[in-house]
Amino acid sequence: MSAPVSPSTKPIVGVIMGSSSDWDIMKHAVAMFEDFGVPCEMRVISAHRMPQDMADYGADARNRGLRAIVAGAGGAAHLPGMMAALTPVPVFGVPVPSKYLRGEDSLLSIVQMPKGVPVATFAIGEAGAANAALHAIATLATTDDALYNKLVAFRARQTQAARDMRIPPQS
Ligand code: RP5
Repeated sequence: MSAPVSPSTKPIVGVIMGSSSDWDIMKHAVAMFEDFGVPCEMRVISAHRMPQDMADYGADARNRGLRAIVAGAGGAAHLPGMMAALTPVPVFGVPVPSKYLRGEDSLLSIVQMPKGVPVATFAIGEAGAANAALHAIATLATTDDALYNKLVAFRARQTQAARDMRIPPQS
Protein backbone atom coordinates (compact mmCIF):
# COMPACT_ATOMS: atom_id res chain seq x y z
CA MET A 1 0.00 0.00 0.00
CA SER A 2 3.00 2.29 -0.22
CA ALA A 3 2.13 5.66 -1.73
CA PRO A 4 5.22 7.86 -1.69
CA VAL A 5 4.47 11.43 -0.70
CA SER A 6 5.83 14.03 -3.09
CA PRO A 7 7.97 16.64 -1.31
CA SER A 8 5.87 19.31 -3.03
CA THR A 9 2.60 17.98 -1.54
CA LYS A 10 1.27 20.34 1.08
CA PRO A 11 1.46 18.63 4.47
CA ILE A 12 -1.73 18.14 6.45
CA VAL A 13 0.02 16.48 9.39
CA GLY A 14 3.05 17.57 11.37
CA VAL A 15 5.39 15.10 13.06
CA ILE A 16 7.50 16.98 15.58
CA MET A 17 10.01 15.75 18.12
CA GLY A 18 12.19 17.22 20.82
CA SER A 19 15.48 15.97 19.39
CA SER A 20 16.92 14.14 16.42
CA SER A 21 17.61 11.38 18.95
CA ASP A 22 13.83 10.75 18.98
CA TRP A 23 13.83 9.82 15.29
CA ASP A 24 14.29 6.06 15.78
CA ILE A 25 10.91 6.09 17.51
CA MET A 26 9.16 8.83 15.56
CA LYS A 27 10.08 7.36 12.18
CA HIS A 28 7.37 4.77 12.82
CA ALA A 29 4.73 7.52 12.75
CA VAL A 30 6.15 8.97 9.54
CA ALA A 31 6.27 5.52 7.91
CA MET A 32 2.60 5.00 8.71
CA PHE A 33 1.59 8.35 7.18
CA GLU A 34 3.65 7.53 4.10
CA ASP A 35 2.01 4.10 3.79
CA PHE A 36 -1.42 5.75 3.83
CA GLY A 37 -0.39 8.54 1.48
CA VAL A 38 -1.02 11.26 4.06
CA PRO A 39 1.28 14.23 3.36
CA CYS A 40 3.30 14.99 6.45
CA GLU A 41 6.20 17.20 7.47
CA MET A 42 8.89 16.44 10.07
CA ARG A 43 10.60 18.90 12.36
CA VAL A 44 12.80 18.92 15.45
CA ILE A 45 11.31 21.40 17.89
CA SER A 46 12.84 21.31 21.34
CA ALA A 47 10.46 22.86 23.85
CA HIS A 48 13.19 23.94 26.26
CA ARG A 49 15.89 24.76 23.68
CA MET A 50 13.67 26.33 20.99
CA PRO A 51 10.70 27.82 22.86
CA GLN A 52 10.11 30.61 20.33
CA ASP A 53 10.19 28.14 17.40
CA MET A 54 7.67 26.02 19.26
CA ALA A 55 5.38 29.02 19.78
CA ASP A 56 5.68 30.01 16.11
CA TYR A 57 4.90 26.47 14.94
CA GLY A 58 1.77 26.33 17.07
CA ALA A 59 0.64 29.80 16.00
CA ASP A 60 0.93 28.93 12.29
CA ALA A 61 -0.18 25.30 12.37
CA ARG A 62 -3.82 25.74 11.40
CA ASN A 63 -3.23 28.46 8.83
CA ARG A 64 -0.63 26.28 7.15
CA GLY A 65 -3.25 23.56 6.78
CA LEU A 66 -2.17 21.12 9.49
CA ARG A 67 -5.08 19.03 10.75
CA ALA A 68 -3.14 16.91 13.25
CA ILE A 69 0.20 17.09 15.03
CA VAL A 70 2.04 14.01 16.28
CA ALA A 71 4.48 15.17 18.93
CA GLY A 72 7.13 12.96 20.52
CA ALA A 73 9.48 13.76 23.37
CA GLY A 74 11.37 12.05 26.15
CA GLY A 75 12.08 12.75 29.81
CA ALA A 76 10.33 15.92 31.06
CA ALA A 77 8.39 15.69 27.82
CA HIS A 78 6.64 19.04 27.68
CA LEU A 79 6.55 19.45 23.86
CA PRO A 80 3.19 17.72 23.24
CA GLY A 81 1.41 19.57 26.05
CA MET A 82 2.87 22.92 25.11
CA MET A 83 1.97 22.41 21.46
CA ALA A 84 -1.58 21.55 22.51
CA ALA A 85 -1.62 24.81 24.49
CA LEU A 86 -0.47 26.78 21.44
CA THR A 87 -3.00 25.49 18.90
CA PRO A 88 -6.43 23.87 18.80
CA VAL A 89 -5.13 21.48 16.11
CA PRO A 90 -5.34 18.06 17.80
CA VAL A 91 -2.07 16.81 19.28
CA PHE A 92 -1.22 13.12 19.49
CA GLY A 93 1.54 12.57 22.03
CA VAL A 94 4.24 9.90 21.85
CA PRO A 95 6.33 9.14 24.95
CA VAL A 96 9.89 8.47 23.79
CA PRO A 97 11.87 5.98 25.92
CA SER A 98 14.32 7.81 28.17
CA LYS A 99 17.73 6.73 29.41
CA TYR A 100 17.09 6.42 33.13
CA LEU A 101 13.35 5.89 33.57
CA ARG A 102 12.68 3.94 30.36
CA GLY A 103 10.06 6.44 29.20
CA GLU A 104 7.77 6.21 32.22
CA ASP A 105 8.74 9.84 32.89
CA SER A 106 7.87 10.74 29.29
CA LEU A 107 4.52 8.94 29.53
CA LEU A 108 3.46 10.63 32.75
CA SER A 109 4.64 14.04 31.54
CA ILE A 110 2.50 13.77 28.41
CA VAL A 111 -0.59 11.98 29.72
CA GLN A 112 -1.17 14.02 32.87
CA MET A 113 -2.45 17.18 31.19
CA PRO A 114 -4.69 19.31 33.36
CA LYS A 115 -8.32 19.63 32.30
CA GLY A 116 -8.91 21.89 29.32
CA VAL A 117 -5.90 21.21 27.09
CA PRO A 118 -5.89 17.57 26.01
CA VAL A 119 -3.12 15.53 24.45
CA ALA A 120 -4.18 12.13 23.10
CA THR A 121 -1.41 10.02 24.59
CA PHE A 122 -0.11 6.73 23.26
CA ALA A 123 2.14 3.89 24.38
CA ILE A 124 5.84 4.37 25.07
CA GLY A 125 7.99 3.74 22.03
CA GLU A 126 7.53 2.44 18.49
CA ALA A 127 4.00 1.10 18.97
CA GLY A 128 2.92 4.45 20.38
CA ALA A 129 4.39 6.31 17.41
CA ALA A 130 2.68 4.01 14.90
CA ASN A 131 -0.61 4.13 16.80
CA ALA A 132 -0.51 7.92 17.10
CA ALA A 133 -0.31 8.08 13.32
CA LEU A 134 -3.07 5.48 12.94
CA HIS A 135 -5.32 7.43 15.27
CA ALA A 136 -4.67 10.65 13.36
CA ILE A 137 -5.43 8.75 10.14
CA ALA A 138 -8.67 7.42 11.65
CA THR A 139 -9.64 10.96 12.61
CA LEU A 140 -8.90 12.28 9.10
CA ALA A 141 -10.79 9.30 7.64
CA THR A 142 -14.05 10.43 9.25
CA THR A 143 -14.30 13.00 6.44
CA ASP A 144 -12.27 11.22 3.74
CA ASP A 145 -13.80 8.08 2.19
CA ALA A 146 -10.65 7.08 0.30
CA LEU A 147 -8.61 7.20 3.48
CA TYR A 148 -11.35 5.31 5.33
CA ASN A 149 -11.19 2.52 2.75
CA LYS A 150 -7.42 2.31 3.15
CA LEU A 151 -7.84 2.01 6.90
CA VAL A 152 -10.42 -0.77 6.53
CA ALA A 153 -8.07 -2.62 4.17
CA PHE A 154 -5.18 -2.18 6.62
CA ARG A 155 -7.29 -3.68 9.41
CA ALA A 156 -8.36 -6.57 7.18
CA ARG A 157 -4.74 -7.41 6.32
CA GLN A 158 -3.83 -7.30 9.99
CA THR A 159 -6.71 -9.63 10.85
CA GLN A 160 -5.69 -12.09 8.14
CA ALA A 161 -2.08 -12.02 9.30
CA ALA A 162 -3.20 -12.94 12.82
CA ARG A 163 -5.47 -15.73 11.49
CA ASP A 164 -2.53 -17.11 9.52
CA MET A 165 -0.40 -17.42 12.65
CA ARG A 166 0.55 -20.97 13.60
CA ILE A 167 1.71 -22.49 16.86
CA PRO A 168 4.57 -23.19 17.22
CA PRO A 169 5.54 -20.15 15.14
CA GLN A 170 7.04 -20.93 11.74
CA SER A 171 10.32 -19.13 11.10
C1 RP5 B 1 13.99 15.62 24.98
O1 RP5 B 1 15.14 15.17 25.61
C2 RP5 B 1 13.96 14.96 23.64
O2 RP5 B 1 12.64 14.72 23.25
C3 RP5 B 1 14.74 13.69 23.81
O3 RP5 B 1 13.89 12.57 23.97
C4 RP5 B 1 15.52 13.91 25.09
C5 RP5 B 1 17.02 13.88 24.89
O4 RP5 B 1 17.39 14.85 23.93
P1 RP5 B 1 18.88 14.90 23.39
O5 RP5 B 1 19.76 15.17 24.58
O6 RP5 B 1 19.17 13.53 22.80
O7 RP5 B 1 18.92 15.98 22.36
O8 RP5 B 1 14.04 17.00 24.82
